[in-house]
Amino acid sequence: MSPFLKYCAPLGLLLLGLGCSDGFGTLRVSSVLRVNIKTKDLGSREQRLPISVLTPSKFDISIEAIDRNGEVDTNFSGYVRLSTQPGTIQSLTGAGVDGRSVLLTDGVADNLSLDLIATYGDTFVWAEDSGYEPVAVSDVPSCSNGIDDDGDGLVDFPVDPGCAFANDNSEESGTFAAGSSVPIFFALPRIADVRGVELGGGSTSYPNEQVRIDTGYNSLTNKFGFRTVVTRLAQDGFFATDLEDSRGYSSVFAFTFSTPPDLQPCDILTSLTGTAYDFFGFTELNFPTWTIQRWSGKDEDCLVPVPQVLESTKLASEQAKQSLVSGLVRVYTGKFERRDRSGNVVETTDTTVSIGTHFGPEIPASGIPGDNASNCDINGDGQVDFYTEPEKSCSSQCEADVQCTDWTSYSQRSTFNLIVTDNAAGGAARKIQVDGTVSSSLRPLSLKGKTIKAFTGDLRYFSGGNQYTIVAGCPADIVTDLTKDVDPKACFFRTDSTTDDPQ
Ligand SMILES: [Ca+2]
Ligand SMILES: [Ca+2]
Ligand SMILES: [Ca+2]
Ligand SMILES: [Ca+2]
Repeated sequence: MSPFLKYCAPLGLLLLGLGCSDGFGTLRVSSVLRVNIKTKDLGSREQRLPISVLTPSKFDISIEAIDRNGEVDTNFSGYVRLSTQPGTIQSLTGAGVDGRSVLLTDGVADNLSLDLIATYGDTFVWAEDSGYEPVAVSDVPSCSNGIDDDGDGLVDFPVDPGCAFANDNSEESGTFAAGSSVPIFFALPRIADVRGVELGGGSTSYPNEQVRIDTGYNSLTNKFGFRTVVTRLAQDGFFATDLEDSRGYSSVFAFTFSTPPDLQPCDILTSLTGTAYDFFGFTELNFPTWTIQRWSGKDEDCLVPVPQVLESTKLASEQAKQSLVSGLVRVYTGKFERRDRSGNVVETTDTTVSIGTHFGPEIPASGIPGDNASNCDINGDGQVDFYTEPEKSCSSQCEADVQCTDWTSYSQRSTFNLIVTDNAAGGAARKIQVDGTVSSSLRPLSLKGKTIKAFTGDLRYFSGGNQYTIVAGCPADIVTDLTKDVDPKACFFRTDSTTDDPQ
């Protein structure tokens, strides 16, 4: 095959109409497709339609092939395939429908009903004539008959590129006629939607999709309906919280490889876009882009919420913890009244935070962790074998023991456990893993058995290990001295050189 023929088809695609003769399929684009949405309410930029990953949005549609004169091309008869961008076609029903394809007869398919789910933003419904003619497998489709029906030297699905599926009854590629609907204006997802709140919040509703998040800022009116604030910077990204979503799951991590430049807690996001991705159960935005309204520097203008204090009820609840992932959390010794911005007390907790005594480099006697003995790497190969005795039962003993910090985790990652005890009579005690590596002066082992004042940070989740970890953002997040209290402005510093003012 000559190079010309090889590149003929793609070139023909670009210059619709030029067409291309035999040798690499046949292009005979003579019409475009038009998707008519007959349902009246398509939303608008000002009044967007609600989004859902569970409840479909229903539209009555028709599809027409339009010729060069703008008339219905009555010579067009064949299947066209529908798709939506973004989102998913949950169902397509009506005469001539097969899956997501529909047969146009004399250039028209009418009275179709289309159900879309997981759409968001400006959505288009596409139709394309890709030469797919679905038939029952019992009819021995051309793409499954062992014969080179169109004489291009390629036989059947998936070898012949003209075969869309095995049940395609045409080895040809269709006319490539295509076209879309006018835009349907759906709402943008809020952080909780991206976190998958509708499906329980365990994973994103938009895996590997690029999403533009509704941060509350309306660029048409230059007004905020609600606000989304940068709460923390990290070595590899930043955290943001939607301040007014009562559904929970309202914080997310944006992964930027290194600390993002010229950004600071208290900045308000006016836009936020990224590719939603679940990294071991931790939903993050990859390749994020954003715009901000910079924080004025005045305390009263900083909207970073007071961290949620974790007590035993929250620590015992998988759902409560998941809901708080990527948000600011705190464990605290004493009575703590969390107030809203109007000064109203929204939550009162009374707890004690301490470091367990079963924490140290020695191998536990009889495999049961004890004082200075929480090292379950019994054979000394550098890791704990969770599947083979005796390390298996040693590590599960440590896991169940509120006083125990797995020594191997501590020695490798500097993470350790804090015990949170409710101060009410008979109060329960739970432990939570923390990461204080940001503080070079912290000596967790020397605090063994002691009570500390507070530990604040962002709550991270990792399905592959000790699942929840509070990661301190700056040394001031860790208050070990019981006579001191938390600094409400801990970690509020900008990453540019001019105003860098750690703590
Ligand atoms: Ca064939
Ligand atoms: Ca063929
Ligand atoms: Ca085909
Ligand atoms: Ca081992």
